[in-house]
Amino acid sequence: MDAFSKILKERYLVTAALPYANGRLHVGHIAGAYLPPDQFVRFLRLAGREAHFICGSDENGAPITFSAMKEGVGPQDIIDRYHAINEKAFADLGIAFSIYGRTHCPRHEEISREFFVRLHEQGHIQKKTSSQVFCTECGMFLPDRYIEGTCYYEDCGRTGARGDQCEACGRTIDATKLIDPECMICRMQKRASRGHIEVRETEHWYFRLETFQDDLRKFVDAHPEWRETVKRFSYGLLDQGLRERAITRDLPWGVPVPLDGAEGKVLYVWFDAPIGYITFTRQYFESLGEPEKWKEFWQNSGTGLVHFIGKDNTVFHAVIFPGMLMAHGDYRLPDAVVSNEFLNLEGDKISTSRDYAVWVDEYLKYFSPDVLRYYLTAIAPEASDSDFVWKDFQVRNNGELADNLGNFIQRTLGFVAKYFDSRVPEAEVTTDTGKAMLEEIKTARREIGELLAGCRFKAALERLMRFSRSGNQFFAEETPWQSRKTDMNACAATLLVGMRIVEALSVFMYPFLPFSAAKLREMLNLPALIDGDWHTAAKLAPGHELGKAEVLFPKIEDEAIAPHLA
Ligand code: B3M
Ligand code: ZN
Repeated sequence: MDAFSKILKERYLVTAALPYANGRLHVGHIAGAYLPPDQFVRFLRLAGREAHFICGSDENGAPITFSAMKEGVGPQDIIDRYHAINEKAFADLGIAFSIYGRTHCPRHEEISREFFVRLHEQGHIQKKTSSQVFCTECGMFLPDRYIEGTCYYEDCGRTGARGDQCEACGRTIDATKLIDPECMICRMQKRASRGHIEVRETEHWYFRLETFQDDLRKFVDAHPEWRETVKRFSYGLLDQGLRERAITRDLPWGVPVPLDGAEGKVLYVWFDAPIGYITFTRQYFESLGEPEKWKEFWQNSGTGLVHFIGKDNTVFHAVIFPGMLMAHGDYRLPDAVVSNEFLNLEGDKISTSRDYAVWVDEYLKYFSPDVLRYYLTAIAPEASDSDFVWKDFQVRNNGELADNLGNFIQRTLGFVAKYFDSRVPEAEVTTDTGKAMLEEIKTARREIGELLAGCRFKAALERLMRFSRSGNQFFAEETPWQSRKTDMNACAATLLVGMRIVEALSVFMYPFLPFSAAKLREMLNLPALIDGDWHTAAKLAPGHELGKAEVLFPKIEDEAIAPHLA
């Protein structure tokens, strides 16, 4: 048992939303759904928990086929390219998944079809004929996002409404009622894009989500600790009254529907994608030679199951997927759905289509991963949207990472190298200030840990930086450069406390700044961190020889960010 046992279980499966493999990752993705779970998993392991981190490419569905048509290539080319690009971008940022899988694979098809068949056998899926929009030029039914027209609501009437929603008035749209509808594929392929739209009958299969209305409300009610946005979006859908949801599509790409008479139909991507978490978990444990271990996380609620997402995926993770799991019957429900708000860029919405973003692969050509990890946590959109501002990025790196954290580490190691022959000083800490700092290490360990255990990453980082500032203050007030000349014992005691703080920082900064933490461990000539090290008392014994010190956080000069300023 430890200080976090009230908040944490002993074993976890943590998932991050599966990015569509049809485009590169930008800082909004990282801040939203990928950096937080990486910090959580790193902390869980340091706190001695077993933690597995599951993610992978979402490779089916309309977005993939749309990108393929736009580029005039096949869907397989698109997913092969972006799966590789994204997998590398995550690794380069230190976002260390246990597995980064792919949903367009036979294993996922098999598991998704089994899931669908079970729901069908249990009577949770019914077939219905419905009217859908068909483009005679493309010769296919159009998914909602591929249709654009004029909104038919009296008080709106704006153009640019899509087949599922009108961005202008925010209402849900029935594609078949759009005024003057246009096929987006024809437009993209520069074909005459009007006059080829018809409304035709087609058969689809619907998941009767409404069956689980009461149980799903009870499920959300049981989690008052969830973030406000997650609760708001979940109750928003529940209060409307759950309705059946189409879970098949007329598309040439995806998991074929495993029923007779369903030729040409595939599972709706949002039906198979969340099942991807289960597929990847099974593949991961099979690769470890423990093919049954996945059940300990998906069929046993004694372990922790936490989904990390961006807010636009909330209802799928907090209501619809849990409804699917209830319907199937063999699965447990998640403990938490942790959703971030959106990150903007220089006051404007990040936009993939307008190429208005800080792309991860671009960023990494100029700056270090840890500085981005730091900045995205310091401005994390945990409770409200936030804004990536290049000048702020520079100021925080220089004023916080370099002048606070880096400065304390450098001055302490530099002083020990110069006046104590690079060895941890031998001394007894007798002053009140020295003892108070040793207490502050314990307090910071507990408070940063509790914040991380509660997924409050931004507050945890702020507490870490406050701890580092108190180290700088201690160093300045103890004036070791003077006591060196007058009272070597006092000087040695000051630097012993300083070294204890530096060692503690090498542990506390690891979830946020893994690359710098590893480098600092080398500078301290200490072994790399291992599971459980959050609680490990100081390893630096007096006389311990330090490694070679280097600058952990160089300043970012104006000319380095000039090209990025608007
Ligand atoms: N790919 C949507 C998105 O990328 C979808 C997430 C699936 S998580 C199961 O925002
Ligand atoms: Zn409208």
